[in-house]
Amino acid sequence: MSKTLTSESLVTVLGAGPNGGPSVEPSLPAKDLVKLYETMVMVRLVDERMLTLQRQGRIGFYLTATGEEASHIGCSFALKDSDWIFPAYREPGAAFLRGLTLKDFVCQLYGNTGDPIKGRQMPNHISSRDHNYVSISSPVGTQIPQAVGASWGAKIMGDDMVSLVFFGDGTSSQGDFHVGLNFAGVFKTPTIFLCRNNGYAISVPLEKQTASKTIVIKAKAYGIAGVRVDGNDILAVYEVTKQAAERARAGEGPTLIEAVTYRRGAHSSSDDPRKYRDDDEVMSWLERDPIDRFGGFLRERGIWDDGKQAKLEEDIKAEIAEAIVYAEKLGIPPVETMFDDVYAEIPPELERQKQYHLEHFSKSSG
Ligand SMILES: Cc1ncc(C[n+]2csc(CCOP(=O)(O)OP(=O)(O)O)c2C)c(N)n1
Repeated sequence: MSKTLTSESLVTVLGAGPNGGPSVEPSLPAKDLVKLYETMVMVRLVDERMLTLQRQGRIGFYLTATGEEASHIGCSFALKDSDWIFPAYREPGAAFLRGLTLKDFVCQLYGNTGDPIKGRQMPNHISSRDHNYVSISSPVGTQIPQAVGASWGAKIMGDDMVSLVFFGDGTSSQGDFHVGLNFAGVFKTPTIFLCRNNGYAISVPLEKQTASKTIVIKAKAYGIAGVRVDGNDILAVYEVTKQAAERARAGEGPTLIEAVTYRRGAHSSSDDPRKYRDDDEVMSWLERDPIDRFGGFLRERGIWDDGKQAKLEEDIKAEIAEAIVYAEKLGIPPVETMFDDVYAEIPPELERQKQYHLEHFSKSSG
């Protein structure tokens, strides 16, 4: 793609975006296109199954990425594995792309002994040091200055690292968003800010969140590049992020990407969106489903067909079932493990607390 994509108009490749926009040819080979598609389908099927598990009372909480698969998978694919990702909580595909296993993902939802983060976080808040997928913190927006700081550090040290930080439209109302963008602009940090504009922050619609016409317009105020992209068009998201990463590595500083998409499901398993939005609105976004659009494109190009689709779904469902069986056999981490990983050598006071807990728990369980 030759054209430099930094604009407030909506960038789209697959062409069926709500507001139209420039059409660009994807620069990826067929095997990569298939990998992107398979990851999108995996996220969709994982979400469906995990939400059912929550409804069955087998896990406590779940957040889906349904309808937003393109916006997070497309941009993650444009980075190197050595780049750091600072996720919000709706981007599991970014971790799967980097090789996070379904078993690790499911064990984290159960908070069991197989959980890579030892049951210390809410479900859906997985992190993985091996995959440069940084800890998710529940207070929204904290990840933004962290991503800026990490990429600033990398720049000072002459490291080639770019950081990609995800957040929703509601999070653009947090002070952390403004602090992060301002700092990144001043110090020209290699940071990509990826706002998944999915229309809602729990029950609050975008128009009650900001008086600006768009999110991307805020990039202007901070003197950084901004691109508004059709977030349900995975190839468009990939292309704009690739260009943002190239700019960042060339020392040209940060980019704010507004990926326009829609949160098809509830905010979380604790929310009922029928209380604050119409079914008609949800239905209108079904036509723009990112998986159907990309699948249609692959079929048109002769890269995908019904047989491949059936096999893919069968394989993913089997892998999910296996991960659940594995996770449900494991127990919760022993209480004393909460004292691990804090100090190289446990200080006397903490040791005393550990012994107290051990005594208390063995008494209450006996
Ligand atoms: C600082 C802070 N305030 C409020 C909350 C409660 N909360 C959790 S998610 C959320 C909505 C965030 O919306 P958005 O940034 O648009 O992301 P989305 O959930 O749509 O992906 C809110 C208000 C929180 N976690 N942290």
